[in-house]
Amino acid sequence: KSPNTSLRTGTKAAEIRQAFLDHLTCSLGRLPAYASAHDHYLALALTVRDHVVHLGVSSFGGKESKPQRRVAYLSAEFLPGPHLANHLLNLGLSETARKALASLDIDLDAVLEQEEEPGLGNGGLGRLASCYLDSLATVGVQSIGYGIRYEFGIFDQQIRDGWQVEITDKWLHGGNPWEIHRPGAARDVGFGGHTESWTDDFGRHRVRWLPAITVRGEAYDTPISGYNSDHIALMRLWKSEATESFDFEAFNHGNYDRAVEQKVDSENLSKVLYPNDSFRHGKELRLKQQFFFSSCSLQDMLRILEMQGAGPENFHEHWAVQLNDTHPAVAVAELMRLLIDVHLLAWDQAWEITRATFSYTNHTLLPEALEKWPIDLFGELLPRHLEIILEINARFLDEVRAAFPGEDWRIARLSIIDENGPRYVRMAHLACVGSHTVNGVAELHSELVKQTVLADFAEIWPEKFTNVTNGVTPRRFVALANPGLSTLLSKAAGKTWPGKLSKLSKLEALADDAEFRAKWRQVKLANKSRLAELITERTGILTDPTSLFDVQVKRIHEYKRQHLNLLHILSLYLKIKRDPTADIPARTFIFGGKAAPGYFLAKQIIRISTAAGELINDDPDIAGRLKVVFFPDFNVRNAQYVYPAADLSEQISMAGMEASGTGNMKMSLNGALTIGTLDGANVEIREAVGEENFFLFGLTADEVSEVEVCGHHPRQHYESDTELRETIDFIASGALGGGSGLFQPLIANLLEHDPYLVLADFRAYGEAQQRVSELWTNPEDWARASILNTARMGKFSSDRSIREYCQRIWKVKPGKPSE
Ligand code: 26Q
Repeated sequence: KSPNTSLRTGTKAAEIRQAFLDHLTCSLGRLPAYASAHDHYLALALTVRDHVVHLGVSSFGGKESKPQRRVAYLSAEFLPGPHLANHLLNLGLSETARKALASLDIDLDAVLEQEEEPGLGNGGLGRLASCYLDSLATVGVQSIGYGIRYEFGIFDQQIRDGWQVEITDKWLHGGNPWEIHRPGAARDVGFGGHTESWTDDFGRHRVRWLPAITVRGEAYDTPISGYNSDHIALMRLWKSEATESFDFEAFNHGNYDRAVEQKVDSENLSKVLYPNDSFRHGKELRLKQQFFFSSCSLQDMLRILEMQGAGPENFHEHWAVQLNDTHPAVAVAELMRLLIDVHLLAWDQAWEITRATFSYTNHTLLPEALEKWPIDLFGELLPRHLEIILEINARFLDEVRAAFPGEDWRIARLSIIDENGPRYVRMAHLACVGSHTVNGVAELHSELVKQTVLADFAEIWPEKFTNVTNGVTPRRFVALANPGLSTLLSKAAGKTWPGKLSKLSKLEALADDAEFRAKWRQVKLANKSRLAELITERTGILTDPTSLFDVQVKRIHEYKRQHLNLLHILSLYLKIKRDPTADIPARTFIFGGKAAPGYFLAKQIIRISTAAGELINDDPDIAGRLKVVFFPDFNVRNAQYVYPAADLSEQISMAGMEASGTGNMKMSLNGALTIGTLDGANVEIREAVGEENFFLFGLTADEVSEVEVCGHHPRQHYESDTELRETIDFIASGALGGGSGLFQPLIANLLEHDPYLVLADFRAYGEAQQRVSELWTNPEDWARASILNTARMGKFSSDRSIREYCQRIWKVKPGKPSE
């Protein structure tokens, strides 16, 4: 029976009010009269935390007769966004809390503003992990998301003189009311040293690892609530610390520097998130981070197993472990080591357990993002793991030789070790060999995984490969972000849509209802006005909420082709300059996203978008018909303002490059129409919403590969397309300010290499944009298409994705039956 905590978990406004005041005085030591807005936030957070933690002890505490298989989602990144408003929504307490605070003359929205979001990820992959924890809690699966408690997450972005400037993210400075430190769960992790053989009592050959250094992982738990659910998921993040014995000897001998150095080194492990998506730097600290959190997490699972009275031979029955990309792939070798060296299981049994435990999600085909580690670096840091990997590899390749005699070419291609030149450990190969299932994140992507990076594996193990198309949580990205739309949706489709998103199909009939369309447009306009105010506050730029809001928000990367968008904008600008009567409906182009600090061309792309704004926004000839905004510091909180205000969603990556995309889903769900290529989940979104409600353009993935094989000549497009040539010449002329040399590197890149076929797709993109403008001039038709987008997006709830993982990959049964 759960403890009686009604004093802390009452759900009436008066009870919330009392709990809030108690926390203010007893937990924070503040008299209400002297409390700051931040104190109010902490007190409300602690009040809500009590409710969530109470659910947590009830859902994890029970000693069931047969424990359910649990899911461990191993991810180097999580991007949960602000917690407080989300918990209130999930618990059904938003309005009660608003009332309770109002009775104390406190405004809930001002309190919510105080929260710092944990930016413990780069973008799509980290946000997906958080959507999945939300859905795991919602559908009722016992689960833990394991990761790293970075002290500094992704940098905050400022724009100064049009350039990105990175500011350290100090998310922990105001204190973090959501986490619970669990000293009892701390685990030690070794690095370096050597291995030695020994013989056990039965005369069997054994190996043990004697690390040179030991680091302690301290566990910090953050509860993740589910929508209308009595389950919570746990996000358990590891912080590295020095072990207390960190070099006492040096200390005692007066060698303080050395003693302190080790402490600093240990703490550095979880100090900072690598701000790089889609690019691997073979940095040793990164591998240390990966092993650190993988090892702590597996040791934690073994500890829990033991508490349940089960042994290591039952590991796979108790745990399904998902590898979120290859970042935790070293866990395959670590589980083997724990089973054979520490728990003394035989190799074959350990290998069966390991393969029955892991499954692996691939998120990228970009060659420069595929993780591989120089074998020497790997062996110095993890000597035992290298031995184990070489043994896994030798046994695997023997099987391949037996099955395909005389086909030696297979061996080199399948090997976990890349031996073409300096030797590397290929982490995707390790993850694939060590898992029972491998999945991509959208149908097209999963096909490409089988045809490209893992083609040789798909040939020998076709049944290992599957697809689970990504999804997003409709709670945060519709219910919270878009309250106006939510009210409409509840009236039109019933109140259950946030937990049963396919109910949105009930909207279809209303697309033809003029009165409903008018309400729909009113909601969108209000969202755009709210964003317009925010834009003015943050950038000083004035925008017109009645103009078409054309939005491209995502990490800045050449493959995502923000510069294709910019070329189109500048071509429109030149058109109006040439012919002021040109028929071009008013548009506001909104960009947002961070560039990796060392990615020069991405930073140039940001600069060119701010330069375009400087040129266009106040030009009297343009007279406000075009505006260009770079919205600084795109993060989860800001995203919640941007998505609901989008009329047009830009999903214009070169086909075959964007594994899935998830912003595409968030915007379409909020009623934006998409202009996009046949890439990632765009393909499925277009199928779902109907091709007449989607602006398709550009080369297909097959056409792209053909161009890549046959070679291409970007200059030919430049020479044959007058509009394109004039636009590029205009940029090269220095008309955007900063002298004619400023954007030379970007221009030269496009004309000489154009690796992502921007110039090849320029014309088709312009024509698709022309179709956008035409539909926009008919607001009723636009509104109809917008409603149909939302109505038909039910498939893209992360609840659906999670149910697929449960059924097809993890073999666990959700507590809540499906819709
Ligand atoms: C690797 C090595 C060293 C340092 C950093 C990294 C690293 C870090 C993050 C590599 C990649 C990432 C992130 C990748 C990512 O976000 N991929 C996106 O995943 C989304 C969820 O599946 C997809 O929707 C996007 O299409 C995909 O780009």
